[in-house]
Amino acid sequence: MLKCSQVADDGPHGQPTVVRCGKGDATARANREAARKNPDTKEIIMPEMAAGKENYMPQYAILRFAKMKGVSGALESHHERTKEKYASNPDIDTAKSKNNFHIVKPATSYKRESDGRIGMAGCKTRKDSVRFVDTMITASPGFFKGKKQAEVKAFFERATEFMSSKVGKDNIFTAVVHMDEKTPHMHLCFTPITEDGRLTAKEVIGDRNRLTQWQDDYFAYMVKIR
Ligand SMILES: [Mn+2]
Repeated sequence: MLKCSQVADDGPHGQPTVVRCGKGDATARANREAARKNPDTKEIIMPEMAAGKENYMPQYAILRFAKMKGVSGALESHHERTKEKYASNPDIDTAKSKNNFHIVKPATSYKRESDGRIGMAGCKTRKDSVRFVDTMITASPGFFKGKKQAEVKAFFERATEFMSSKVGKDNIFTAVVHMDEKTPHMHLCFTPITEDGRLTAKEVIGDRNRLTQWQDDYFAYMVKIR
């Protein structure tokens, strides 16, 4: 059924590689072990696996954060596809860009979106404050194989719900799903403002240990829609 391969799919933006293979194979076991140790990945238990089938396809839910101290034009231009051509990124198939969609559409520029929220909340800021967090959400390529657009949408809507529950719905100013790169993925940006109006990515995202907790919570939330 599934062939084991050491050649892994490179996901969007250098996400950890995920290898699809049969269950009993040594390489498969080694790869799954490596994936388990990588805090950026979690396995999604699929019905095939639960049924004890030999050659199930391991799947991973992937969530990554990048703390941003200012708005980069390149980041916004990538996320929102504001350029006509993306010569620097050969992974973008512009013929498919029409399939990209927003779950949260920014009303204005990222800078205005984040500055506006920080100003409204009356947050104290420093020169080196993290002003927004860029989140990349996806799953291993196999997870999306054969899924209809509506199912892909449901997956990312649920991921957005998860992020809302963790960081506050009003802090999220964009959530855009890219269907024109190798694997469907979502870029979601939010201001790390606490309920009592403090701008602190350190508290909202936390340290390395908290990242593991984030992964566990995300996995637990997402697995319910399988
Ligand atoms: Mn992208």
